Amino acid sequence: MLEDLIWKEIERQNKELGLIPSENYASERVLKIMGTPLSNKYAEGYPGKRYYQGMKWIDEIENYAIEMAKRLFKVPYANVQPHAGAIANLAVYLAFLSPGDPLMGMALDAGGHLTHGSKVNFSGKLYQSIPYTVDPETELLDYDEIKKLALAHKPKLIIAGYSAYPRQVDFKAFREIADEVGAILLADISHISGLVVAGEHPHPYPYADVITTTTHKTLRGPRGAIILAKEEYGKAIDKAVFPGLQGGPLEHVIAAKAAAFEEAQTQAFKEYAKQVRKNAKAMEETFKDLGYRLVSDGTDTHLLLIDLRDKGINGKEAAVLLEKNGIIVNANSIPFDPNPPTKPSGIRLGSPAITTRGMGEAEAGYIVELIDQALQGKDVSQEVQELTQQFPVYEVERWKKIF
Ligand code: DSN
Repeated sequence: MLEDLIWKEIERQNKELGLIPSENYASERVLKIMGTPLSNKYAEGYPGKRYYQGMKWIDEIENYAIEMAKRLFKVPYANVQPHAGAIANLAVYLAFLSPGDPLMGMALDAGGHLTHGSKVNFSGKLYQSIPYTVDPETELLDYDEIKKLALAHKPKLIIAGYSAYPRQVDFKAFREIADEVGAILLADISHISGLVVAGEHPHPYPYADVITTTTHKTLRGPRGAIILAKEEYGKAIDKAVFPGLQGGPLEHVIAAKAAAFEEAQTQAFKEYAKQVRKNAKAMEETFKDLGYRLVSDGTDTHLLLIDLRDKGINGKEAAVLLEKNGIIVNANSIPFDPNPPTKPSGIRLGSPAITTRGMGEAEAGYIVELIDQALQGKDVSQEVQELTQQFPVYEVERWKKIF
C-alpha cells in the first residue's frame, strides 16, 4: 500500500509539468545515496569531536561534504548539517542575535521568506522585525530606501535573500548598508545558489558575512541546507547548529549533499544553469507577447511572478485550474497585494525543473502558451502529457527495481 503511493508520486512527477521554482529533480545518484544505511548512524557533534563511537567513515564523509561545499562556493567555512533552510536561518540568528534584537529582511508579501522576520514565524516573534519592501513603481529593490530604514532602526542583522523576487540582487550595495550600521549581512541564496555557483548570478561572497542556502532548489541536491561564512564566524555557527538547535545530523543526506556539490562543479551543470535562465527569459517573452503583466517587468533569474489581476482570476484559482491540466505552479502574493495570501493576485513559476528534464526555449515558450489556453478554460491536459512523455524524468519501473 505505502509502496503503491510512492509509485504514484514518482509517476505524478514524471507526468506533470513541475514549474514550482523552488523544486527540481535530483539526480539518481543523489536519491540513491539518501536511501543507504548511512541513515542508521547517530553522529552528534562534528568530525573528530563526536558524542558517539563508530564514526570512522561518517567523519570522512562529512569532512568530504564540507570540503566540497567550500570548494564549490569558494568560501573558507561550511556547516553541512542543517536539516532545512529555516533551521539554517534560525542557527544564524541564534549565533549572532539575542531575543528582541532588531533584524531586517524583506516583507513576505514583497517576496521575502517566512524566516526573514514574518510575524507568524519564530523570526518575527523572537526578534524585532524591520521589514523592507520593493519600490512600488518598479517592484525592484530600492537600495536608498533600504539604507534609510537601516539607519533609522539600526538592525543587528540584515538579510538579502528572497523566495519570490525575480531580479538580480546587488550584494555589494547590501554590504555598504550593513557597514553603515555595523550589521551582520546574511545572504539567503536558497533560490539562486545553483545560478551563483555556475556564474549565472553575482556571488554574495565576500560581501556577505554569512550565506545560507537550501540544497534542493536550483542547486539540485537533496532536501536540506548548509551555512557558509567567513572563517571567524565558524565557531559561533557550529555551536548554534549543534548543540544549539539540532541533535544528530542526517549523514545520509549530508553524503547526498556532497554528491550534489560534485555535480554542481561540472561543465554540464554550468550549461544547465545557463539554460535555466534562457528558459525563464523565453517564458517572460511569451507571457509578455500574450499580454500578461510580470512583476518587475520580467526576470533575471529562474523565477517569474505573474500578476493576474486583469485576467479575472486570482492566483489560487489559477493554480488549481492549471493543476487540473497537469501544470504545477504556486499561487503567490505580488508586492502590495490587495488580496489576502489565501487568494493572492499572482502565480509564481520557474524553469529549474523543466530544464533538468532537458527542455529548451521552444518548450518553455510552448508551456506558457498552454498556461494561457488553460487559464482561458481550454483543456490542455493531453498536450501536457504529450510534452512530458517526450522529456521523461523518473521511470517508475526503474525505481521499483532499485527498491
Ligand atoms: N523557500 C520557499 C519556496 O520558495 O518555495 C519554501 O519555504
